[in-house]
Amino acid sequence: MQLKIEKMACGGCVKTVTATVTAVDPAARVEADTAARTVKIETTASAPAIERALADAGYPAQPF
Ligand SMILES: [Cu+2]
Repeated sequence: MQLKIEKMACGGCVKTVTATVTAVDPAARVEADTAARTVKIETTASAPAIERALADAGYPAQPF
């Protein structure tokens, strides 16, 4: 899935986003682009589960 995360501005944000996603699915792969503020996630978890976890972590995400 690909998500737009407006609040993901730096490497620290990427770490938090990655940790949040891997807390939901430890096998998930996360590829972040801070310039575009987008993230590509390979996971078997559902999109709503990932989006809910990210929103709880302070990084609301929109599919695009
Ligand atoms: Cu940051």
